[in-house]
Amino acid sequence: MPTIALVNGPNLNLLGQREPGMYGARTLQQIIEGIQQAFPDHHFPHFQSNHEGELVDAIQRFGAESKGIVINPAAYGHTSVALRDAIAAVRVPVIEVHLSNIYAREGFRHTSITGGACAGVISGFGEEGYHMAVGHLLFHH
Ligand code: CA2
Repeated sequence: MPTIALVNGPNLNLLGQREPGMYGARTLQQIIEGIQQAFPDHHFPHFQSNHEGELVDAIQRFGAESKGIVINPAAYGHTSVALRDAIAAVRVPVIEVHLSNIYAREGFRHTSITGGACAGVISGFGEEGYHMAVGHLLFHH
């Protein structure tokens, strides 16, 4: 069964509890269940962490085990050379997703360090962005 790994970065464990106007009202668990329901014939191992090194480990592990990776690096996308290097080192395609439109927000969010190492970046489409990324990896790669 084709496997697409889902990786989510810091504070995304708080989804659904605060800031629904910015990030939607659904929890991360609900978002993952929605992906599984939309693509029932595929397998979606998931990892969320607030710790940069754990995210590096997850990218390396999933890079060896899956057909592709969808990552929302959250704030680390704007800061982390380590995550970018991990993404660049894996052989499978990685797509970066942001729930909000990072270009419509503060200037420090306009740069994605990680995005340049990804096959593409989707920003501003909320939960649907994860579905767009998964669909692309499954059907266009
Ligand atoms: O829009 C996105 O998906 C972001 O990756 C979310 C990050 C932010 O730093 C990026 O610039 C854009 C923040 C995630 C924080 O998530 C929360 C969820 C609920 C309550 C508070 C924070």
